[in-house]
Amino acid sequence: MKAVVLAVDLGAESGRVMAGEISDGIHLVEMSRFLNKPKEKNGHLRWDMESLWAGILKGFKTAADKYGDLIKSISFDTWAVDFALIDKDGNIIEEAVCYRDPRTDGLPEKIEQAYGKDFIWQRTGIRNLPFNTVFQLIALNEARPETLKKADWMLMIPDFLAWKTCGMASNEWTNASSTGIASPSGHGWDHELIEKLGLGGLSIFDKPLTKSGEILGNVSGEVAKITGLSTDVKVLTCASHDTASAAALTPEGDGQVFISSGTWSLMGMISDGPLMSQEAKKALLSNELAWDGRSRPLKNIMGLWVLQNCRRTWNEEQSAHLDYPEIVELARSANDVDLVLDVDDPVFFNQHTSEDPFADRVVKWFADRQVNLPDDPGSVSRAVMQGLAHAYANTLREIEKVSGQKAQAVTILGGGGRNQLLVELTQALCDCPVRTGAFEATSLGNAAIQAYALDLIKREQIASF
Ligand code: LFR
Repeated sequence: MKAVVLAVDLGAESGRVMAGEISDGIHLVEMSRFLNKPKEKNGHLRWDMESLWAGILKGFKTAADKYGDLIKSISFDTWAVDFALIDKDGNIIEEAVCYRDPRTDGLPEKIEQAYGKDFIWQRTGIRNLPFNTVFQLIALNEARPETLKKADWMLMIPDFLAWKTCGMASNEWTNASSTGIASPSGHGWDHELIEKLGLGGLSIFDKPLTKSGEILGNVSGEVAKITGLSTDVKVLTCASHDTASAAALTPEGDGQVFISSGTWSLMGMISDGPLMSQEAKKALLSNELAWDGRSRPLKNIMGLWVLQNCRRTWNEEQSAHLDYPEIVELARSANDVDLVLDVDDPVFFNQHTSEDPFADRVVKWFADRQVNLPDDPGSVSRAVMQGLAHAYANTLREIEKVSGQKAQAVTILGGGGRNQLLVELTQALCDCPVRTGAFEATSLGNAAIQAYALDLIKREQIASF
């Protein structure tokens, strides 16, 4: 083993610290894994940063005990769009609100009415999803403009965690590209757009963007003292948007389509430039940035979120103890269920609650269409997985049309690849090979970009893991 890099990788359901042991390749070893559960705080659903930070520190400590001076660097990747605000003196003046908080409800429609339907898309190449940073900022500006005026930095979650670890604030470019206020080329914030939206003059947009694979600083004395890590350990940017870290592993070449499959399913490709045609807009693509500055046009598909929340219904409301492999097996047995859920229907966006159980929503969705779906876990999961497979196949056809490239292969990156039934259902609907890539793709992409930045692996290796 030549060295170790630590990949901190947070998803909407759980977070982990993974040690990437670098030799000829990268071998990931789990240092800590912890739940991620947002909580109501100060009037909003917010990420529980204290508990996430505790899980991260635990992972650092385990790593320091196991690897000592072999550890060279740390980097952070998480979901996109959410942010915390800090002032000039380094005080946290706004804790991150979860993108499933309803504060932006109705805002995209309001902005589209005021400025035209394509206004944000034309400048940023980003589809108007209600939770995008731009709408969160508009909501905050309407509710508490003084907080935004006081802010010096808007730190996306990975930027925030890097700042907590090394004291250096930055805005990493793949995550900035998800906000709906940055240019699709990676050149920075779109000041004209920002002005027009009434967000002009804020210090948070004075800052340049930082590329993936840059050194921000060293582990602070305080973090070193708590964890036993050396202050020689560097804090780097990776592709801090988790989807971009996963997508870095997409095989090179024309027609290579990825699905980054976790809570969300993000389906897209890496292309030299953004896809900005009307057709791309109609296909609901968002042109985010790839780690190396190329484009990452993709579509947000609701993803395993639907299954995760159905599982909560069964386990929390009906006292079942179903794990994912069991759910997949039940769905496999329910092969007489020939129904296809529209997983992207907005009724499935909000999380499960005991007042509005998620699995019941699925059954009701069919009942509203005069179709009977039995409410057992196998039947419900089958309809959800068929819905996902159809969403993938339809999106594949749209991506082929918009990009003008025939798909050569679809690579499912991330935990969704473990769901063999979903892979088979998808394969049955796609006329190119569907294969699975790394199950821990977001962590692996994070570690690979660090290893490349430190000259420990070759660039071409990244897309071949
Ligand atoms: C996946 C992801 C998606 C983004 C969504 C919200 O984890 O990062 O790419 O659209 O979460 O941030």
